[in-house]
Amino acid sequence: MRVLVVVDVQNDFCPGGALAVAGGDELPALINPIMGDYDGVIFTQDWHPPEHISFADNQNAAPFSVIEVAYGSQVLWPRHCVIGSSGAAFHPALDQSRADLIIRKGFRADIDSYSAFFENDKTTPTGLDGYLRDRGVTSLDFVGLATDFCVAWSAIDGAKCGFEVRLLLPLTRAINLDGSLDAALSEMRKHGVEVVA
Ligand code: VGL
Ligand code: ZN
Repeated sequence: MRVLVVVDVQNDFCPGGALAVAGGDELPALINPIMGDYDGVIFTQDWHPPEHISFADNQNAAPFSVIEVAYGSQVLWPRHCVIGSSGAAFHPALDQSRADLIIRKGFRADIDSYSAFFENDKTTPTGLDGYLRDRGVTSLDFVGLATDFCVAWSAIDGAKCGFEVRLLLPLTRAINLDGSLDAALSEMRKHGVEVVA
């Protein structure tokens, strides 16, 4: 059982959005045609309350600076993917009809969640591991945004949870903050994620 996990293909991560990733808007046309090749398709959706810990303006700090919080370091981001906003909606060209499950993450004010499996404290589960196990899923292919944050953290946690994991690199786009793309690629490989170029 092989499932496609489409990470955070949302307006705020596409050009014109609050935390735009270059080329993010190219992904729907690349991802839609492969959805039918899988036994299931799962979307993730970054979904933050207005008072979220990761928003730079809530911390009176500059976007892309790093602070220490209860669970470790946290990059501060421009306000993005606020619950119910148009920025949090999926890119309109993404075919939502094939999504079996939409997993929302980052909905607790005091903790960020890059990974689709565990929040940034690395212990609070989202429930995705159990869902996949119950469905008998063994393999996961990851695509979406951003390669070096939510896609990488999700892929690594998927591997840690025991799934056979691939990253379809051409179907992702990266933020690339201070070499974060190279770091994420080597971290994924270290954890047994197959990076398909
Ligand atoms: C993401 C930063 C903040 C992502 C989400 O989807 O990669 N990055 N929130
Ligand atoms: Zn976020």
